Amino acid sequence: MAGLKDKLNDKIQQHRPRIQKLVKDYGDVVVDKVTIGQIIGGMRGLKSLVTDISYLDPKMPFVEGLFYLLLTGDIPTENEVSDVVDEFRRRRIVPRYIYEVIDAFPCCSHPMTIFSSAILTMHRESFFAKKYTAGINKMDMWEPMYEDSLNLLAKLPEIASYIYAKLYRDGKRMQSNPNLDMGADFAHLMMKPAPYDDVARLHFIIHSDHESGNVSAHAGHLVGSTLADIYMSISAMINGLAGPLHGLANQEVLRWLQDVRDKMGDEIPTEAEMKQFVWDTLNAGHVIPGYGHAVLRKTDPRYSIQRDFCLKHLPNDPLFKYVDMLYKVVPPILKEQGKAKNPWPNLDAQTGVLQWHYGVTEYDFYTVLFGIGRSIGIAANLIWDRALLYPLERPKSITTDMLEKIAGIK
Ligand code: CMX
Repeated sequence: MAGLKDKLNDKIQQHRPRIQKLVKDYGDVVVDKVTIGQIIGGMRGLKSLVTDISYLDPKMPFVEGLFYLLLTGDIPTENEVSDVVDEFRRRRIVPRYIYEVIDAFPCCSHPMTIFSSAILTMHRESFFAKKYTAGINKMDMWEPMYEDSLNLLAKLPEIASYIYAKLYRDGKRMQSNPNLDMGADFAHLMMKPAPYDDVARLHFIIHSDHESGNVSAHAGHLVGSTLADIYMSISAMINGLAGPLHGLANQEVLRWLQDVRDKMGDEIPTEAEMKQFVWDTLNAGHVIPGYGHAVLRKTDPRYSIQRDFCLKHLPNDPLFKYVDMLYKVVPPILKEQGKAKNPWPNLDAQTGVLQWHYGVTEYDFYTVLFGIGRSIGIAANLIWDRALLYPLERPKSITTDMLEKIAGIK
């Protein structure tokens, strides 16, 4: 067993009794109350999921190191990071049929559709599915999930960059460089010079994990709870991410900014003009993409990290100036409008500026980048789901009649 897998095994053995004790001795303890507002309002903030994988150190430069941290909770040494980098490198080769699946897509297909389908198609590679059919003991299920996860994560940069090459570069593609870590290899595959390697690492790291209740994480967990393999779960997660109220918002931010830019004829708007654009959007019944959050009630720290990077590396970028102005203008307007519970920006408000600056201007592709990062966090969660034997997720639904009775209306 490799170093990371050994260490993970130790952690799993230590953790399992904690869950067993909670269920056996404290199973009836009330954690949260459920209100009618929460039931109708999409279970916002309801404490009903478990994850122990939610804190990360964004200073860790290699994505592979972050995966180690997410799985074990320990900051890896340089050698431990190198081991994981090697593990990923060994698993990079994408099956031939995946290129054929990508090539077969009709023109104008959204890259997220292609990405999700390519991942799903690799279901036939799943060790987990094969072991399940052969009758694996449930205590051992995390192991093939671990193998599948590494196999899939290692291939995502190649799959994504091939989709990019096919859609936006007339099929002109690069071969993966076996000497590079995941972030640097992705920059190489995208044919982007430094510091795009750092941009890629930063991007994958800050998009990887965000608790369990957001739509993509929850979709991945929900499908995984049926004992579906990693390919099915991550494909489902990608579909959740593809909606405009979630991951696609980073594409929507750029679409919105381009619209403003077209109207301004490339001039930087004054603050008064920008305020007017924001109000026009709200008055048309649309949301301001990149602002608001289902749970956070302050500026998203992942927004701030990207903003700091922009301030350091591209303070004079015209698009950054737009986004910077929006940061001043939007929160007071959303507060004045009084609807959004969180008037502050989320991470999607900054993503596009960085990508655009370094030449990835095809904003349809931005959610695919999000998807690579998010897969890392979801895979870590799914391995732990299997290790801790978390059950099938199956909440109970009730009718409006029942709610009215509970509310005392009927
Ligand atoms: N612009 C305008 N109105 C907004 C808004 C925004 N950015 N954010 C919230 N509102 C509105 C909601 O549409 C809702 O209006 P109605 O009462 O008319 O339905 C009201 O404010 C209350 O919503 P909320 O409780 O503050 O927010 P939700 O938890 O329902 O939704 C989110 C959260 C992120 C979907 C919402 O803020 C939004 O639509 N933001 C813009 C899209 C976006 O940036 N999504 C990405 C989020 C991060 C991610 O997942 O990637």
